Amino acid sequence: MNGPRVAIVCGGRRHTYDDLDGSSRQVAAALLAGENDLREARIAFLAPPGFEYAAVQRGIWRAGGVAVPLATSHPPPELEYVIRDSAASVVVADPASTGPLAPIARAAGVRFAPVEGLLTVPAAPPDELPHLGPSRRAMIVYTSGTTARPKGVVSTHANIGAQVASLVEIWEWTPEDRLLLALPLHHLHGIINGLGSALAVRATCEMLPAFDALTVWDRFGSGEITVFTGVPAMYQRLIAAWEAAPPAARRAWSDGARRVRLMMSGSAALPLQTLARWREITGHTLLERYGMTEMCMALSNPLHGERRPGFVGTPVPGIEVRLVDENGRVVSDGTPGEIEVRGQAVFLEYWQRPADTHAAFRDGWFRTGDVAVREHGAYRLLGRTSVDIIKTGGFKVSALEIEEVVRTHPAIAECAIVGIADEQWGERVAVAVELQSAAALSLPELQDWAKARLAPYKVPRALRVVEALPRNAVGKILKPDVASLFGASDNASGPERRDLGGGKAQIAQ
Ligand code: MCA
Ligand code: AMP
Repeated sequence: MNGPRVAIVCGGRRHTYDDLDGSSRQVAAALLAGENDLREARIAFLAPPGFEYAAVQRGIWRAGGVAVPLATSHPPPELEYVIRDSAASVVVADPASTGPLAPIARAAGVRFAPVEGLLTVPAAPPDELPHLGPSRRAMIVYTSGTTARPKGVVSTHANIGAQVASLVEIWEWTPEDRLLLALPLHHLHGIINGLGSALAVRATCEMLPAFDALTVWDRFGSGEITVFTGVPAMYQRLIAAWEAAPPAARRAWSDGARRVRLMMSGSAALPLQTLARWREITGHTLLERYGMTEMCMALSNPLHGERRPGFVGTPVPGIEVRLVDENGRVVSDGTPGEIEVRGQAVFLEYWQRPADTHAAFRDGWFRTGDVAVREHGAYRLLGRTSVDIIKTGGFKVSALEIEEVVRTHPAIAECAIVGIADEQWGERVAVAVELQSAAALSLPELQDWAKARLAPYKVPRALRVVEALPRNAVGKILKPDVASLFGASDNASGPERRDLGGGKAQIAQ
């Protein structure tokens, strides 16, 4: 039975679970347009965090479609890539995104559907909404990796159900919870750990259109929030805002924050300094956990009990975790190994990339590319097996993908992208370039050019122009040597950072 319980609060408006049910039915009817099942058609949609986002996501699922969330921060070429790669049959957009999206949809020959049309124009309700078997595809989230272009991670309804059920259990979500959600909604941290978990238990999800430290503090100060989850870069900004505030505000904010029952950090390594400072300010030892788009959460510190600084805890329910050496042999405690996972939460496939999907699994175990060690029963992350994956602001970006774009700059002959340790962002994207003869290039020039082509977090933040990139005897670019071109002025890493970036992590042979 749907009651008057509030599902979503956004922009000063409250939307009940009845509203969500009615609007998602309306969206489903409009998308179905007289058919009885979308049969896993991909529906790409772009809406800022808010009620419309949730209604469209649910409406797609109720109509039997596959939800493909687009990123509000992405420039047109990135949006177009996702729309084309997913072979979307409909592109849904909120009014603010119609400008960039309508021409892309037109050029790709895809139906364009403004959100307000889906929500308001009466559509004949289908006699019956389709039956959603658990093995049906539900969502494609694009993730950067060791391939040049982002891959679509396909999750089924069963995968999503298992992910949500596991988090509801370990973090003890209840209908009385009120989540403050300040994460983007094109990644699982926001989609599953945030929105999906809150809605699964009929709790209230308060959504901010974008992260803003003062607004978050103000909401903590209200004493109404019970759950918050963010990336380390957000906690760093919150700490900076608290330190800049007058004493009365600090007191009110800290008092409110103490009343939050659960505060979590993830998506990137939480620096020990940040953990300690946050504890001083709020009394909370942040609950750090480890996950990935391909399975959502895999490891978590406990809700009750000791949260060990620098550790990401133990496997979440429904996920098996093992550490293996380069030959796939399980390593013993204390020996670093690559994390492999299996379980119902693990994704189905990379969209239309059977070879990549095949390569990502070993005997049914998903190979994460992250390296960890198990000590006294808990896991500690050490780094990644690939130097070409960079984590910046909690976003995973591929050096290969950025190189492919940057290489098309008219002044650039060759380039190499690396991640350099950074106190604020975890890692920052840096580029070393060989220029075309007689060409010149400054960082601001490169950034202006790149912003039109790449998401803001992929735009290089440091530049070195070199005569020749460091290479080995067979001409391969040596990424560690490239990283060392960037000195202290580019690298703001403090001494206490848990540095998971930069070099390749070693695992047992
Ligand atoms: C933005 N800026 C940056 C970066 N991002 N500079 C360097 N590196 C970056 N990565 C610059 C902008 O260009 C701008 O500079 C200034 O910082 C402020 O930009 P703004 O857009 O305001 O930044 P922001 O939007 O406030 O971004 C900070 C953020 C964001 C809110 C912490 O990074 C964020 O939302 N991160 C969350 C990522 C996430 O959800 N990851 C989940 C994926 P200028 O003013 O000079 O232009 S991982 C996942 O889902 C798995 C399952 C998991 O484990 O969780
Ligand atoms: P994504 O593919 O965007 O979902 O990013 C997943 C990656 O984020 C993982 O493979 C890890 O490298 C990283 N990650 C997630 N949680 C943590 C954490 N608590 N500490 C360090 N890295 C993390």
